Amino acid sequence: MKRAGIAAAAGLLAGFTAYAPAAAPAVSAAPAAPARTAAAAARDCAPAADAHARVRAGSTATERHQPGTAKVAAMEKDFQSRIGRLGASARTKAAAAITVRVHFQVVYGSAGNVSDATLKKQLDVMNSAYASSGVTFTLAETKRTKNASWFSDPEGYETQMKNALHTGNAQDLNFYTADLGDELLGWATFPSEYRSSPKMDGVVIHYQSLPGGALTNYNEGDTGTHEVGHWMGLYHTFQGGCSGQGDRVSDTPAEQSPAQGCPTGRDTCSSAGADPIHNFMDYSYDACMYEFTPGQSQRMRDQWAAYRA
Ligand SMILES: [Ca+2]
Ligand SMILES: [Ca+2]
Ligand SMILES: [Zn+2]
Repeated sequence: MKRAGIAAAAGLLAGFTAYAPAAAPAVSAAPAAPARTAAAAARDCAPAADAHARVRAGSTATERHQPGTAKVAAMEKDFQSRIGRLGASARTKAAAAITVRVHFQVVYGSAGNVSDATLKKQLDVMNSAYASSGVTFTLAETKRTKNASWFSDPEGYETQMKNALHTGNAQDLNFYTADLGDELLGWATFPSEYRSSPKMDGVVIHYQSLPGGALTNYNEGDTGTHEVGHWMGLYHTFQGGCSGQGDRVSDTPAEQSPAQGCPTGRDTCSSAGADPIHNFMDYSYDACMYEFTPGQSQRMRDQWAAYRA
């Protein structure tokens, strides 16, 4: 269990490994644990993980670059300090319209050389999802790299791969596609990490999660939408669980743990509002997630002004 091992080694997801199935669902298998069962189990486990990768239902996977509570607190302190220093006019100007240059980094081996048509669909999905937030994605380039090791183990080779391929500056989205295995759908870096680790900036996405891919329930391109949300500075809607400041966005109701499937009416925190299961920053099925809130849009623009403008 390579990924469970990663989680244990990092001291993360203790609650998750306690309830998750011992065996990972195969890509070609039927959907993983029934959503209601998984959700019920999640309510019983420790506070939600702080992962900023997206995983499949029932997965034990976790990912790199996770912000724990202490790291989130430090990130928010820096963010508020930067926003405060920017001043109103600079902040307004910087956030007036955001155009993101997309560099598709197609890493492939014996499979995974996804078509230009599929990448275009992925771009369209993101432009649709972010339209109400005032964010536009334009295609800068598509770079195709044949490397069987990077393709089949992008976690293990992340640093090597990104050091070799990363292109552009803070406003360039490096969108890597590779085979992330049977559990993990994608992961991302945050805007605040750009300054110290510019080469690592970007998102890594399971190539089978692109529109029309083989990952049932996760093949409409919303893993890309979700991971880019992190890249724009958003946390999960379940960040921090029911207590504290959660995802630092006031119009997303607090949520104890990730939603899986599409559990309509799910309400895991006593604070006002049902769980935001339709939000792109939850873990619901692609067909279930379709919105960013005005508060998230504002946070993305503020994060852009603070770290990417
Ligand atoms: Ca919230
Ligand atoms: Ca509630
Ligand atoms: Zn995530």
